[in-house]
Amino acid sequence: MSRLLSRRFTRRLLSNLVSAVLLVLFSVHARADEISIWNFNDSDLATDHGSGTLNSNFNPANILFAAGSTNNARLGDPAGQALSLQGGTSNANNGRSITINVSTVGFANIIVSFATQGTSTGFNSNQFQYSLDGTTFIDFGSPYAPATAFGSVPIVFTLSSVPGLNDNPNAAFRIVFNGATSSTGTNRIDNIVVEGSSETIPEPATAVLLLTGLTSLYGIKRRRPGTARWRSPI
Ligand SMILES: [Ca+2]
Ligand SMILES: [Ca+2]
Repeated sequence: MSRLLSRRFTRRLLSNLVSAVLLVLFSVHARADEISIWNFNDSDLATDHGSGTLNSNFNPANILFAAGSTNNARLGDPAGQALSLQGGTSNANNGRSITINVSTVGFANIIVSFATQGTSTGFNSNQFQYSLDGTTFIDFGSPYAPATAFGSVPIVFTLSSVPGLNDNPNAAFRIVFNGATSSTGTNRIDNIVVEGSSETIPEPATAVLLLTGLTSLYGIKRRRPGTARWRSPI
């Protein structure tokens, strides 16, 4: 009777251990962490969560702040204010940009997202770019045109196809604005989020070794004296 109970206990223990390993393997792939967030609620370009910088070569007179949104807000941030960029005199800001520098050291599968809206004479052809060295910028995706209201769906650029952005101290992102047709035409931007997977993902070989070790231990436990055949734990 006690041997039967011991066998059942061992089987349950090994089953739980295998389940725990599988849970860990799946969970490390599912989680993403914010690296840096700009909510513009304090009406400046300084980051509001995490570390990173945001700069612009717009005419400073055309870098304003106006009512924001909870679209893409994180960590309970209220709508507050949003960045509001104007076309400027003679639409001088067409072709100008905002640039974000964020170290992604310790992170992979980088995603950049934000909420935006634009007026009818504001920028309507905006190109997202990334940089691996902070100097050379590369177009990513097609130019986007903001909707007329923030709505509830953010603009999202998933950069997992650019492994050079993983674990990169010089990672940078840029939006180049174009298409404004009046000096007071605007785009508002709120809740810029740079995020990535922060966990160390186990190598597949490591996972296989771990599972093999567990099942082997159980096989040894169940092997009877004089019996060479390995018995499945399942
Ligand atoms: Ca805001
Ligand atoms: Ca700020």
